[in-house]
Amino acid sequence: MDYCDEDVIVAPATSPQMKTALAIVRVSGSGCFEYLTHCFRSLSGKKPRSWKMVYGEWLDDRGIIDDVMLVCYAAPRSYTGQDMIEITCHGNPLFVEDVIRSLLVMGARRARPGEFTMRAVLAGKMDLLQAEAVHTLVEANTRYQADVVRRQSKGPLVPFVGGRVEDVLQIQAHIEATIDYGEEDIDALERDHLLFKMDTLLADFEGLRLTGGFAKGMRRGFKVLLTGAPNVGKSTLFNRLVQEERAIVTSLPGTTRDLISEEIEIRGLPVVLIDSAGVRETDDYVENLGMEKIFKKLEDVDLVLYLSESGSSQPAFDALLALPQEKWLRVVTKIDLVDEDKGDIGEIIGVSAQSGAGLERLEEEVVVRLSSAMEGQSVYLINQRQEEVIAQVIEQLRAARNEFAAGFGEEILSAYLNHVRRLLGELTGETTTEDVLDRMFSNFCLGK
Ligand SMILES: Nc1nc2c(ncn2[C@@H]2O[C@H](COP(=O)(O)OP(=O)(O)OP(=O)(O)O)[C@@H](O)[C@H]2O)c(=O)[nH]1
Ligand SMILES: [Mg+2]
Repeated sequence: MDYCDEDVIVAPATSPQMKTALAIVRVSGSGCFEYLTHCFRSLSGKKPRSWKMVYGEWLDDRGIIDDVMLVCYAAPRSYTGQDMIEITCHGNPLFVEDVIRSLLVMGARRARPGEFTMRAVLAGKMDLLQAEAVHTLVEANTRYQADVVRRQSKGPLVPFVGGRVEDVLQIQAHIEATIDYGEEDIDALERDHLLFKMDTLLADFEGLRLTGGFAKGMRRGFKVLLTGAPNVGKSTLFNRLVQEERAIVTSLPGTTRDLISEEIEIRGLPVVLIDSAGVRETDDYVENLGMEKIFKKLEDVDLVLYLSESGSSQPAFDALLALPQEKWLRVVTKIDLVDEDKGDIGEIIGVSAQSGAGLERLEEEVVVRLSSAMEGQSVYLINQRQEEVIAQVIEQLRAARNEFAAGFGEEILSAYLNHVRRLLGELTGETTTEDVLDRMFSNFCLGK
């Protein structure tokens, strides 16, 4: 894509499909104010001035299209840094399209998705990370996600990355200085010091990468699987949490055969809750198929709730035990059949899907587990592009560290570290390639 930003672009900033009370059309580019002499007639006697709203009629060659309010923003005090107009007309898609068409006749062209924000980035109005935050904010599905992104949009990642680039430079300077002084080798103490610095950097980036997993959960929903022996109450708890009689419940073990999923929200986190067949040794062909599905699913869920009935001592199955400790949680069910106050057993949460006892605590724990990557983190990744760049940074840094630990290949080490700095520049947009811009802005919505 050719990102020429000389021409005037136009797009609806509100939904172009829906009939609403009002709609906004956005225009950006040098020369756009001249269009107003043909398309706009003030009804208040005042001429359009920067940052002032004026009332008037919008016209095309056939006559009046609509009554509008408009605001001009003279460069550079606008979102894109260019001359901009925001026209508020009545929210009928027909008027919106007529207003846009009249601007096309004047010489504007339709904006591509994200083109306004891209111009803002090119004009230095915001960095690439802030632009991504704008996009994610518009796309946010829950309040929680919007809050996380808003904190990110204030830009804490830029100074974080800047600090790490400085660290990499220091490591490189240190190594080069030693070589320049003609020393054969770096002494043991210095070697340890540099290894420590690289390990610290690696740990910082690993922590950051984990927050990317959280961002993915926020975008797609965190997958939470209910599993356990037959009849322990998985489907009953599932129905209770989705607030609907979605899964069949009977007193017969082996009722659920397939995976059933529903999207819910738990304290602001989007969750894809999955009910499944009970796990047991059986000759039943269909039940075994259901269990195969569970074992496969275990690999890509964010959290597993392992349910067992109060009073039973059902051991967890092998595939579950193979998972990292933090990925699964034991839950005891049907505590209404025992003393509800003694429902929790240490770390194990006791619930009754029938009476509702323990459900608050369960939700709380689920949220703690799902958001653990964010604990103590002041910087976070918010999309896949950022996650991919950080994964590459970690790969290069680890290669550099291992190279350094194994011996001393100064040139190779330097090449790895230069690559790390290049990648970090790409992350913040300091060294943006057209490819990165293309990928990023093509996901934006029109008019943003
Ligand atoms: N008293 C009591 N009974 C419950 C509770 N939860 C489930 N039950 C009962 O336990 C039986 C099995 O419940 P289900 O939800 O079908 O259990 P399941 O784990 O989905 O069973 P399968 O699909 O066969 O693996 C039903 O008779 C439920 O009414 C509970 O909290 N308290
Ligand atoms: Mg069931």
